[in-house]
Amino acid sequence: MEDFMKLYSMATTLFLLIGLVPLALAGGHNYGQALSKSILFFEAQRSGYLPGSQRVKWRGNSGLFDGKANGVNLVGGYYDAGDNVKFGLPMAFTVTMMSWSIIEYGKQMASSGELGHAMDAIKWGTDYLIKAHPQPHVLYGEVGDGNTDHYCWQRPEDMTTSRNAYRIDQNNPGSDLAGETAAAMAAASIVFRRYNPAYSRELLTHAYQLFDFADKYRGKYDSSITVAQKYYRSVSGYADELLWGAAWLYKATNNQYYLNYLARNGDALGGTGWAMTEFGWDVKYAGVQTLVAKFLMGGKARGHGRVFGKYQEKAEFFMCSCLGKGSHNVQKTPGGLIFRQRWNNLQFVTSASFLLTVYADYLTSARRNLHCSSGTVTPPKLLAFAKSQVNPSFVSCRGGYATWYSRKARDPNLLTGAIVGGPDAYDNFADERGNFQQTEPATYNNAPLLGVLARLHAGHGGLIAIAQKTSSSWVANGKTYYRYSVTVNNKSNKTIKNLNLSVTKLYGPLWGLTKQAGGSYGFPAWVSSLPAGKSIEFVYIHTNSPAKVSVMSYKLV
Ligand SMILES: *[C@@H]1O[C@H](CO)[C@@H](O)[C@H](O)[C@H]1NC(C)=O
Ligand SMILES: *[C@@H]1O[C@H](CO)[C@@H](O)[C@H](O)[C@H]1NC(C)=O
Ligand SMILES: CC(=O)N[C@H]1CO[C@H](CO)[C@@H](O)[C@@H]1O
Repeated sequence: MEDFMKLYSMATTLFLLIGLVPLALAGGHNYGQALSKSILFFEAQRSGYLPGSQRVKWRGNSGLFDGKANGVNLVGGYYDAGDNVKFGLPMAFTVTMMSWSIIEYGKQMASSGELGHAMDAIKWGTDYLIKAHPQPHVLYGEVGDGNTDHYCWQRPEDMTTSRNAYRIDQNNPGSDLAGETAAAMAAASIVFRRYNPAYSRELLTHAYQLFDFADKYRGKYDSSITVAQKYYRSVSGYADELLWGAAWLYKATNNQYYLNYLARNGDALGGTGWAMTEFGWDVKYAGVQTLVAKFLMGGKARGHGRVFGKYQEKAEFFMCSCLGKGSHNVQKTPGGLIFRQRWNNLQFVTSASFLLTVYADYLTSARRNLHCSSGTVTPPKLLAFAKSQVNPSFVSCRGGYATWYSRKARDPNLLTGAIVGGPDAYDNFADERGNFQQTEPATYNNAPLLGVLARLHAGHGGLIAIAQKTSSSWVANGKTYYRYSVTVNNKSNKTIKNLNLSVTKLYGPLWGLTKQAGGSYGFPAWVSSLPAGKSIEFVYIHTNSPAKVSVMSYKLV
């Protein structure tokens, strides 16, 4: 990314948008609002044909011919940060981290009414990744290129720059890109397993093929897609992504092959050897080690306890060093923020906070503490540290036009919920468009934070309570039928509107809700809103155990 910076200081018309204002949070931190806004940010980064449900209205359709020159349809996906290039490696990492956030804290997101939005954000990424993977051993890893893109300072809707697409294949491999995309597809398949089983299976098929491609045809993707070198060079190589892909495939499938892969290749690919203090779109070791530690603590090591213990030691090295209790600790700003680099430091803060948060919960489940060289840390202490990282850093951003870049005037388009690069080593932060090292946002800054915010918000309790009970049962034709009655109670202070419920594993008729396009359920025709403290009831009949009812979204008015 250094060359990127040089390029910028030389050019006169530069890219970015961004000005920003700290989000004033009177009286404590509103994690629920922060969660909503960090998900909303992804809508502003959308490329392609926008759906009617698009909430960020100033963003229009863009990149509608992406891939056409190469004979493929690559419309969709995300602009990863401030420019109009679609970079595959950070996009896939973003999808993986959003998925991990839902896998761990989906329940908390549901109780905030944000699960649906978070799933839509993942699907916007995976729909694109599916298009980018048209054959088992072909994966498109970039659309557009930084040099021509950065020469202009345009909105994507007005883009006139090259939209050439770049790919990896058997002769031009890219194990890091394919491994990360396999991880993204596998992680997302877990998210959609219950709500959209066919889509989940499709994602898994891509994940299997991509992992196979990554493993059999080894190479660094930026040697094949050389235009990515200046922007997203895979400095750590592909060994970490191979382990990361295997870990996610194991988590998604319980297939012993991937567990054995992690055990067999732990030493050769560095999973047991690398002690890291950084986790991000390039270097995934700490993420792999955290996942493997979870397999081990969850009793899923299946005979690989010894080697998985080595992974876990390295995961704990990461945690201890973030906490300042290890043998080699990360740098902090005077205010206590993890500091790694001048350019876009917050990406490392959000991703580390995520690992610390999930690890605190893994330790709690295993009834364990974290043992660091300078003392023992309990899971609540770990979580408190993660919280300390999130509290000072949440900011909201505004976007702008070419001619606005050097103006002091306000930006016309609010990029609500974006997490910018963040302050320097001394907590200084200059809120200027030209200072893109500190003010540029990125999708991979936000993605890990979804989980952390959902986890922190959960402490405040859900606003919608769902209770199911069997109200009667009878036998007909040798089968036992059950009538289930479900109450949905508004526990908030406000009125609930636009309730969107998902009911899965339902094998019979349902009364008292309206089925909506896309298969979800809303209020029945005779209810338009649910006032504070009130309940509605619906019923269904089938022969099985209760259906799964979850809240996808709602509005409080
Ligand atoms: C309900 O939520 C799902 C998941 O976000 C979404 O796909 C669907 O469009 C929503 N339905 C309505 C009517 O808003
Ligand atoms: C309900 O409102 C009161 C004050 O109006 C506030 O103190 C309280 O925190 C609110 N509770 C919830 C769950 O929003
Ligand atoms: C059954 C139930 O949880 N009822 C709650 C509904 O919400 C109000 C507050 O608005 C509570 O007082 C009730 O206990």
